[in-house]
Amino acid sequence: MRLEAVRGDLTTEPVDAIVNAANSSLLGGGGVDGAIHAAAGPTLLAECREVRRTAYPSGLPVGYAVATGAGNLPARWVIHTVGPNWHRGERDEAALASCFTASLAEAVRVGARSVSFPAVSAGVYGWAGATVARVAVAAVRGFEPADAIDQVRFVLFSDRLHDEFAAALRA
Ligand code: AR6
Repeated sequence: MRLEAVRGDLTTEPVDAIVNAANSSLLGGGGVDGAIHAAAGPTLLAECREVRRTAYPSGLPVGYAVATGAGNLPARWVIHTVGPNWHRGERDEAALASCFTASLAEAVRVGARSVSFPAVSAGVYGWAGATVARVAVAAVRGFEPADAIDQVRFVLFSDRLHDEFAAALRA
């Protein structure tokens, strides 16, 4: 498994799957979630509604992940995960790590071999970027079966976050 951190926009990633930093409702929001839904078009929301109706009627729990199609995006799948919200007192690093491992498990389940992640919980949900970087890199490095995934990219929206992920990858 190759890992890298790049400065960029998740919605243009030419990988098998991109991960969405969603909320439990799966019905959209701001940040990267809003950008993904805007770029993917209405079929993404329709698929999310179907996931809610069938698999997760009371919402996707924190630390879980679920895949849908990707609408008009270059990626083939969107894997939706819900990060812990620091502002609500959700400060368990294991829950954040679970977002990354559950997303990779979901990638393996659908057959995605290249996956791009945002800095889950580092925006609206208020976690420090350096903490997210450390937890994310450790979780991805510890993922099994590692040989089921070829490439993981952390796609960061700011220079600061990019530097924090690059430092975590060097550690
Ligand atoms: N590509 C890559 N990263 C992006 C993009 C993009 N196009 N747009 C924003 N980011 P956030 P959270 C970065 O707030 O903290 C939503 O409303 C952003 O700069 O998107 O997990 C959901 O619906 C930040 O570094 O996710 C939830 O309600 C990172 O993505 C809530 O926000 C994550 O920030 C989830 O909050």
